Amino acid sequence: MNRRDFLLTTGAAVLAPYSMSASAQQVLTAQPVKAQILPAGDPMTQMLGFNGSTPGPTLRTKQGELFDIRFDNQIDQGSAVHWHGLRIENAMDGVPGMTQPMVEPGGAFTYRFRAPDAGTYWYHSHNRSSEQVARGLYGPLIVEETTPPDVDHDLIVMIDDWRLSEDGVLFGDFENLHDQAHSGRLGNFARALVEPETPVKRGDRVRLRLINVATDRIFPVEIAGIDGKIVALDGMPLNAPQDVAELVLAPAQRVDILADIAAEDRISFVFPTRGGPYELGEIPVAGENTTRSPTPIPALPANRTATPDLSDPVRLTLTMEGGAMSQRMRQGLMSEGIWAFNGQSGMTDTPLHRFERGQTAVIRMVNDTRFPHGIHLHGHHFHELDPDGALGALRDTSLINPGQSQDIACVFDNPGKWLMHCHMLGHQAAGMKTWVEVT
Ligand SMILES: [Cu+2]
Repeated sequence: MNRRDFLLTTGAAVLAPYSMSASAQQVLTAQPVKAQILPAGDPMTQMLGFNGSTPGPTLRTKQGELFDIRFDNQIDQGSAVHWHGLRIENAMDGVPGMTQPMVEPGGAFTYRFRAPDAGTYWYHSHNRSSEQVARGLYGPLIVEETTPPDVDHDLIVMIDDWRLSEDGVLFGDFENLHDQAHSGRLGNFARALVEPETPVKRGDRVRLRLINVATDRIFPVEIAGIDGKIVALDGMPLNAPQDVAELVLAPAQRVDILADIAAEDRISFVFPTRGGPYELGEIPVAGENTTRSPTPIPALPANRTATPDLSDPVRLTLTMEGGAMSQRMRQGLMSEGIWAFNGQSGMTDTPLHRFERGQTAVIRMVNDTRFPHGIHLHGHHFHELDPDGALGALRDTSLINPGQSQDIACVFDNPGKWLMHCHMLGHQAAGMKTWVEVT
């Protein structure tokens, strides 16, 4: 393997984010930062970040409590902050031109909301996001349960990739058409950033909050050294904990794991690639916890969500089209946008559908392309439906592989205008987006 294609990480990598607790108003400032993306000793990278670091600070709030944060834009482009996965009021969703005005350079915007759902979320720029997220404008957002599960450590594991030169310079060309028509902008260097950076003991019980913050890359992840279960997907608790097997995170997806530390020296996060296993990062294990007696992994308390009424739902189809090797490209429709939903590339004046508040819809998402897509709906969670039509897990982002389709059931109960787009941000930039309205 080429060292620069597959640089190995030697420790749990941290870019020094810090925590802020939610009580009085906080400030989140987007600004240029220098970050140690490559291993320590290699050159630093000029990035964008929040409050001096990328990823930005870990934001924590308690379920149902007022979250009050002023976003200051100190970069040289317009921006706004989207609180990914939070079912909050439309005006706080952070989509410039749709839910709020653009926050121009030097400008500010105050976000105030109560997060209804406990779980693992994240925040990121939602303007020119294929560029601004790639340049570092994102961070974790944790909504704490009223009664959190009993763990010794609560650890956030952000998985990202970057496209860097030998000397640590982030490549530009964020609108590269070849990338957009294929799998998006894939980095040549990837890491799992663990926050906080702290050793754990064998026998500790930990909560791992995995977040794929990459703009375009799907990460399969193998975790060695733990004995645990998946307890939540995209922030939403599973009815029953599931075995940790074949973890795959599309961009923006999250997985919560409760686990007991089985390893004596380290927990490792490995990205299996065609070129071999690629080490994303690790958490050192030192010493032994002898006081904790083994108990089964509990389910997390459910968040309050409406149950879809499947007796007579609105039925829609959303067909993904376009990209390299597609009919759409052969027909020369690239100038109208590389990617499309139902033949339409980019935003339209009228929504894909207008829902009456509380209506259940079953949407068949059909991937008629040669590439996987991770489709994200703003302001709502939806159930993925099993092949037999039963309600599966709640998600806010669903991964659909080429040639596959996935039915989702959603209760559209949050009023407003909501984006629905591919979270491969290069695909979104090249037209794979639409919107719905709930009135
Ligand atoms: Cu896509």
